[in-house]
Amino acid sequence: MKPSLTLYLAAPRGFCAGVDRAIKIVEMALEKWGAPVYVRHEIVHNKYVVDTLRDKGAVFVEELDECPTDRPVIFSAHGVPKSVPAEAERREMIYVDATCPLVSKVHKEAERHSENGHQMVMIGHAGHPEVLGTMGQLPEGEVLLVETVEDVADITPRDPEQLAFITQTTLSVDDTAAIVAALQDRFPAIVGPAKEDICYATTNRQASVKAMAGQIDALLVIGAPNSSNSRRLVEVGRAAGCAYAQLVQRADDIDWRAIEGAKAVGVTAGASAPEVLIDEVIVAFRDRYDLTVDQIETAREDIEFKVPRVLRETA
Ligand code: 2E6
Ligand code: F3S
Repeated sequence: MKPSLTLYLAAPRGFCAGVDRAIKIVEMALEKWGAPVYVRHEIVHNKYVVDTLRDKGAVFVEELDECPTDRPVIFSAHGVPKSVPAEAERREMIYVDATCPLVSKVHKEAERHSENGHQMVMIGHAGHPEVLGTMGQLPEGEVLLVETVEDVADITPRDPEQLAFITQTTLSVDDTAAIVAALQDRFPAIVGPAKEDICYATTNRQASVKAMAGQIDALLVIGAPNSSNSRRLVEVGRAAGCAYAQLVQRADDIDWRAIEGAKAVGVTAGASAPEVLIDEVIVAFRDRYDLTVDQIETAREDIEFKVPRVLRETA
């Protein structure tokens, strides 16, 4: 006899509108121009998605100089520094920008503040492609990066009266609130968005993890190790009281011994994880348990982003 277990699926989970659009852009570019189409950086941080697109003819590279000039190139959903499209233009390449519109919005905010004479503080994770892209909207030295509350004490702005802040879109809502409070405390004149620039998908996925945390013995987050929003879901789960919260790329990664004895397990997925991987996890649980599947829904999402016109025209 199999032990009984309830699997609680978080909703919303998985693909957001920006990821959906970015993947469509690669697929439509392959239809329009044929293979190979080059993609600068993983289009979204998910191995399954990248492998599937590679099978269809996408070639993933890290830098533009790895692309030939006679093939189209797509910039990933995380955004690129201004120097990248500028270089593509200089090399007379065809390029399509798959930057999520909510990341582009932050790019514009940074430019607007800078035009108004404000030096920028960005809250985000050093080295993450979105952070490199957003900081790269302005000349070097114009954006000061803070990763933690402690970092706030260490920055030396040119003029504390002329400061503005922006954030990465995939941060922990609670950790970011504490950093914003520390910035406002040290620099009372700092200006910025009403709260932060964390996107709806990140916010909603964190809220659904918090809502299920009290009912589960363990949490599995389907997502990649380089996916910021997915990693934040693990942290949110732990902070909300889940003794065991683990990131898994797919069913094979599940450590079954670690969840032995659990009666209720929560499953969610980062914004770049496709639903097939969630289905795969459910099947793996069904193989081992007498399973009940339930959903904990805390929001509904109906946001869609249009693909760029150059691809809509062919479609
Ligand atoms: C672009 C911007 C934000 O690591 P991160 O969470 O940023 O990226 P992905 O690809 O895991 O998630 C989607 C995404 C794209 N989020
Ligand atoms: Fe965009 Fe947020 Fe998704 S910034 S790509 S909607 S995780």
